[in-house]
Amino acid sequence: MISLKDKVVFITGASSGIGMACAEAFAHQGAKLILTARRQERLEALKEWLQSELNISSHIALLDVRNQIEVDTVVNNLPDDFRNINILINNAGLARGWSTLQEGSVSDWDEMIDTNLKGLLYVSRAIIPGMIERKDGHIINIGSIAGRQPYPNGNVYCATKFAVRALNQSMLIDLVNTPVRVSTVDPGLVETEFSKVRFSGDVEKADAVYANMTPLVAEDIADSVLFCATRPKHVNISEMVVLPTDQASPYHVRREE
Ligand code: NDP
Ligand code: 8X3
Repeated sequence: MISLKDKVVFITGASSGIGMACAEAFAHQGAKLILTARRQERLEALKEWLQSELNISSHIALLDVRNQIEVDTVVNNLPDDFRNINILINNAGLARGWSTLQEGSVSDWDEMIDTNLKGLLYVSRAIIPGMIERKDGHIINIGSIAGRQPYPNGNVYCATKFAVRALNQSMLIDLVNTPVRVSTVDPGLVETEFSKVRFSGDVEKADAVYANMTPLVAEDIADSVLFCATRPKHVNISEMVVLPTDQASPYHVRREE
């Protein structure tokens, strides 16, 4: 197991769910965190908490990953002691809407493609060259089982996560002549704000996704990300699928009667 003490970890989507849980898990290992997302108050509260509870210093940056100029500006203006990024957690992402393709909303599609696919590309493009130069780095993408098997009404969200898996494989190939590692962690059902976002704040619909079963929690995925990051240098966990025990596939979920 390698130590994460003083490693610089850049997290997208650190204001909620899996990204926030990763921040906490990596902070417990002594990592230095760059926390990014669009919601400033959440990032500030997290930074304060990490400092007061764990004595961990972090840098926060407001970032909409859909904006390539903003991405480059954030990456190129990091404080000196956060400049050499060791680990990138490409986590920011969302599902928006629930309908067949023929009835889909083009603006929902754009939001998902711009965030989950183009955003991940912009951030990776900005950070990977420095990792290659320093001969050290690890990119951990948060994919999904939706990127392995499409499900009804998931069309474009699933397509973006299929794309994340394709990019994970491409990054592996493109970086094989470097020491930079590439992993994807692909969760099944995790109870976060994900479904509230998907159903635009409809709590009843969101709660129904996790009804009468035990979903994963964000900390379970943070634990898996941490596992990938702490393997010895010659070991790369290229893909990890993490499901609740109550789930076998997007179609098979055990629910209590
Ligand atoms: P949450 O909704 O709880 O968190 C999503 C995070 O992404 C938030 O911090 C949000 O921050 C950030 N985000 C969204 N859009 C943008 C943007 N344009 N720019 C920057 N940050 C953005 O959901 P999860 O924690 O569950 O989701 C995290 C990842 O996990 C996503 O990629 C999702 O697809 C994936 N996933 C989730 C599963 C689940 O069941 N929950 C299962 C499989 C994968 P803010 O709004 O402040 O910008
Ligand atoms: C999120 C998991 O099954 O709701 O990617 O699509 S699922």
